[in-house]
Amino acid sequence: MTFDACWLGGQRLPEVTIHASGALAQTIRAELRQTRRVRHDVEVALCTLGRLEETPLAAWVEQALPTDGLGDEGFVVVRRGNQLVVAAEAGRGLLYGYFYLLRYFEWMTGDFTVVERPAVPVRMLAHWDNLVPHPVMGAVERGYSGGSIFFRGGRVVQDLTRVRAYARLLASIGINAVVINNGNVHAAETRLITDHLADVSRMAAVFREYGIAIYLSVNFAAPIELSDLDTADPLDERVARWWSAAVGRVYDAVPDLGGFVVKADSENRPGPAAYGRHHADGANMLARALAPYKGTVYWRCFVYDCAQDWRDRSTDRARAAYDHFIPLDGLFDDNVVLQVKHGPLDFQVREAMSPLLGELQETRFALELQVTQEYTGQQKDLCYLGPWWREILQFDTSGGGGPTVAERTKAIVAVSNVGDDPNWTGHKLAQSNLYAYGRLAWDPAADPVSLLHEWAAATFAMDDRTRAELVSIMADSWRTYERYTAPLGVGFMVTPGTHYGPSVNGYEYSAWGTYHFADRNGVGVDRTVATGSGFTGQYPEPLASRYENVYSCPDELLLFFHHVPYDHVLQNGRTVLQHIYDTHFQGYEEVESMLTRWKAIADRFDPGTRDNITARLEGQLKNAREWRDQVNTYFYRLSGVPDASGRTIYR
Ligand code: GCW
Repeated sequence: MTFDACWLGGQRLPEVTIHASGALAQTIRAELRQTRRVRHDVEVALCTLGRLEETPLAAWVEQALPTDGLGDEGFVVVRRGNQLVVAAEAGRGLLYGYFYLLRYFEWMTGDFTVVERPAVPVRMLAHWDNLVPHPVMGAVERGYSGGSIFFRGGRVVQDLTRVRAYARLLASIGINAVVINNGNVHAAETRLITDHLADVSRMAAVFREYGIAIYLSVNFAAPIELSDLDTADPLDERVARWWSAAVGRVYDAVPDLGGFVVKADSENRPGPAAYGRHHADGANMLARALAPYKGTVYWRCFVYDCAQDWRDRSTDRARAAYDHFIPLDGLFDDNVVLQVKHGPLDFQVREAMSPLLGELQETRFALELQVTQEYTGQQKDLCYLGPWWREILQFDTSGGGGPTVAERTKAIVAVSNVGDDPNWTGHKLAQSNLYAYGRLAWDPAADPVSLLHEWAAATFAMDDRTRAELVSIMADSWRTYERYTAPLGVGFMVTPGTHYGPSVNGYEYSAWGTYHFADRNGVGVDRTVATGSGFTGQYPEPLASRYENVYSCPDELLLFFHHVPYDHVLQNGRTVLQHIYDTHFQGYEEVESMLTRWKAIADRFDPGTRDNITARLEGQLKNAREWRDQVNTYFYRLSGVPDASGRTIYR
């Protein structure tokens, strides 16, 4: 089995001594045995605080310790002269300190002190991997990088070498939790909590070596499917007892399981609604089964009517999560975490922020992002998502002076983009998204472009100018993708089912609640309180008014919140229609330039990397051309208004 080392290929360290014991210290020792050595006059020591006295910089480290402690995951790095000490309270902190050292050692000069602690306690990757490949969705739902690295032939893989390599990659960017199976839990996966426990336990052991807890997605109807009960009613004693027993067996196999993830009453998955119960009834029942083991339920808020009639203008999918969950705020047990997608629709290239992220007051919640590029080019197109996630994490939920999303959330979760392709992510450059996700979950204030530099330097052996050029090709690719696809936040002009490539009306008359309402006069979804679905009213002031008013609504979200005429003038001074034309021409030209610039440096990379990236960028150019022309032609035909600059729009 050969696979890419990603960003852990070329690092070197000097000799390191370790003053620590325990399982994770063993992992670090094993790591060190494999790390290439460099001769250096710096003496490096890793230690837990209890053994600080064994290192030369004990006093300096003591001084640097934050008054509220380092926590399990924090660490301190101090260098004075030719002594360098990494110190942590616990094994996990030491492991992260070790990877920090590995990442930055080359750049560590002079005396310095650094204290690092993660912004949120749970930083998770969710795998939509199926134990048995699904007839439509395949081995990995929305996976664009081959099969599952976890499952093959209906079982957990025998050889866990690659899983170990994955755990190591994740630990190096601070990830501490992994959901191993798809939230759509079909028949085979329902049995992960019964028939496959020995295998799940083997897998958990590998992740444990790297400080990562695993979670399982479970089927809410499991009692019906796996026992002779004819109900999954959460208030039925027999159902609760069944779950308690099932959970007990799971924890016998995996004593440190993080808990369960549940997609209930969502996209045709079973849930408490069938019994007239609400989400808190369902979540709390599972939470009580997990509580004795300190397990947590991640209960997804991706709940909406997916059998909508497009004729029905009173239903607005964007409203759904808030309408379902805000009335239940305060009713959830302490070990329930509500998992909220960043946008009220579904991982679009641009959406408004989910109002739940600001408005849940009594319930712990997790922010959910998507690293797999379902709606952002499917790892065929280059789309570096760091800047988008950073915007989401830093979004001020109060509209001014209030806490950011990152400050309010208790966990950050993202759907993984990894599969069993030799390079893990299909598009070699999509590795940067995995990297940036982990680093931003640790430090939501990190600069996405610096992260790209960091990632590129660790991934490729190349000179500074080549790196700067590569980073510059990638840095704005999210906005480029936005420009050549669905305009101004309207979303969902994608090919139904696959979600790759344009189909302007593909979802216009569907049951999924995803419409743009373009006619000959205008386009966009009226979500105002005054004349539309009232969605803007789910935000607090001043956000509610900012979005409600067509003149203060940010341009990039205009069509998400408003239906406007084509000649409506944006804050940027252009009409909506001209903006659509301009951005689509511009987006295409940007991809052309990305390809040209890449070709000028491509020969400096190994042939595999060179060919992979060249082929993907060529495909992206075709895709961008299709998007440009279909979107421009569509709006030209409807409006009859030509491009002010006279560029080619096909009639
Ligand atoms: O974006 C949608 C995807 C589904 C996915 C769902 C979810 C796992 O198209 O494939 O199902 O989101 O988040 O549950």
